[in-house]
Amino acid sequence: MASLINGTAPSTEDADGRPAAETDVDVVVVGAGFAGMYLLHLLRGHGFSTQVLERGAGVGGTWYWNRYPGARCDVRSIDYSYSFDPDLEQEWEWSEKFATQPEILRYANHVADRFDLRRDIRFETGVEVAQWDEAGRRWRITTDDGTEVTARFYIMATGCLSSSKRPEVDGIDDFRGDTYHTGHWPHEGVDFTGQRVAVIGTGSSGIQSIPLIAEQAEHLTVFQRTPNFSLPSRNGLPDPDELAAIKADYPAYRDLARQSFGGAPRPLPTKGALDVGDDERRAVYQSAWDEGGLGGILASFTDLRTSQEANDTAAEFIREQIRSIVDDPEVAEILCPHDHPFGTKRPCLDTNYYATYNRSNVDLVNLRATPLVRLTESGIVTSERHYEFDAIVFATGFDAMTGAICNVDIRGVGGLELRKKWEDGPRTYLGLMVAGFPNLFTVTGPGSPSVLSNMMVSIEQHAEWITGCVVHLRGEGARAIEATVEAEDDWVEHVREVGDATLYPKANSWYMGANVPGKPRVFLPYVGGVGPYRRICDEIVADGYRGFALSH
Ligand code: N01
Repeated sequence: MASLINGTAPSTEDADGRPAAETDVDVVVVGAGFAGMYLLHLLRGHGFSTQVLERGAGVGGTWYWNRYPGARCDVRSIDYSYSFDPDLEQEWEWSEKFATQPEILRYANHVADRFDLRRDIRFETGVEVAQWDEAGRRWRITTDDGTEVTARFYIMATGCLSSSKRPEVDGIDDFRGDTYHTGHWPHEGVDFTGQRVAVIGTGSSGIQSIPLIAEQAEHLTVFQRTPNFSLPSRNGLPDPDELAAIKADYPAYRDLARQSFGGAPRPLPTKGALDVGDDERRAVYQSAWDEGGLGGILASFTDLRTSQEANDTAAEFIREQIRSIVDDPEVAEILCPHDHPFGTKRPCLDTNYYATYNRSNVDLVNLRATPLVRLTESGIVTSERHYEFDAIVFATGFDAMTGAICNVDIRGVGGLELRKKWEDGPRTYLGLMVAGFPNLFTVTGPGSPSVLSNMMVSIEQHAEWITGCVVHLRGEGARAIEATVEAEDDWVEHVREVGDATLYPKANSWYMGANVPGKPRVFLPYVGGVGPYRRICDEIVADGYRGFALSH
């Protein structure tokens, strides 16, 4: 792709058939997940020479890495799919309501083929340093193979949950059996047949994998620190009539998603949980539980995110379901969450999770009562006893939202380190740009709806906004854009204020950075809603990129 900014040469291949490293391009994008892929497609379409740097050997981002048993999307596939190409959305058929990781990865590869993306992606290439060159008004990006690429624009499309973390526990490397992290699952799969297996962690990854590991392993022991609310997916075949109706007018359906609160079309509730009688409230929860899916209960009343008393009614309804599914009342009680309001930690979506504890080959260890002490050569020690295992699965999550960005040593104007700037919590304007870091964009960054939304909708919105921005700069003959400190301060305050009006800050969640020791306690995403956020972004553009400074 010849650059319309620099006049660089078209991309070519090296001796191994990999794209040869262009050393100077208009745009470097880090990450070939759904965000990086769409950005590449858009930017190339506008004539920008673009190079995507991807540490994996293939496209797909989170769906490339998270291959644990049971991994599947907790947003319906009809919603969790690209909307930018009418032919693509018509031709692709999802085989289940909630697609599995292999199917979503097939979709990512299909998109890469269909739009010929791979020729501008350098796989197995990590980024270590990115430094703003003030004189040249360009980013200098150093990769882990020692090459340097320069680019006018630098986009971190590194995902919100891509920097995995192991548990902080003594002796973690002492264990002689096999260890796995759900976020880095072996590509060839794992056969647990005949093994004694431990799973540490009961977030979404643990809750999806536990039922399948239990079916295969000789014995499974689950180590739970904090119980989570999990809702049944009621997965199955997509409803053909519904699918046909959506496909008959996909643009209208997509538009509803873009204007919605969470990025999927769903009617907004009109009543508070405390405004209705017990019977009506219960019927609403029961119907959402029976229907399955994540959005139902949380979106059933207006006040579940803001009123503890209202939230308690939903939380108690779910605890009742857990008690009715799990045969052993003591085990059921350990599985009942009491320490955070429903929805303030990301609820999980499962198939047979709670029923798995009725199996004779599954045990649950309550780490609140008997804390983890250390790993040994042969197993795990809690304050109560030593457990022996053949394999241990860490389902212990991620350094969310800021981890992957801060893994790169990013330095802006005057050598300002992003890690230092974000020491007390991330500061962004719209979750898109950072004052002091011209021409650096973050996709679904902290301060945007991102993880509180259907990521596909938020990714497309950010990719389109960023592309629109660089097209605008080219039209203006501007070489750089930067968020002003004032606009950033106001946005950070707005994000905090909106977050504080909800129950979210009450939970020790990864939304709050609470799962990473030493991470500042800040509510990371923007809870104002996908539709309202999009309108704010659009108004800022219409107002001449209000809050941004352009320079020539
Ligand atoms: O990670 P998590 P995850 N000792 O952080 C426990 C998305 N996702 O990978 O709560 C003992 O939620 C920790 O305990 P606690 C989704 O957005 C989506 O499961 O900190 N336990 C917790 O139980 C999700 O929210 C899908 O007390 C320790 C667990 O490990 C996000 O990714 C599927 C520990 C970590 O849970 C992250 O989910 C999968 C320790 N030292 C994931 N450290 C979809 O369906 C941690 N834990 C799309």
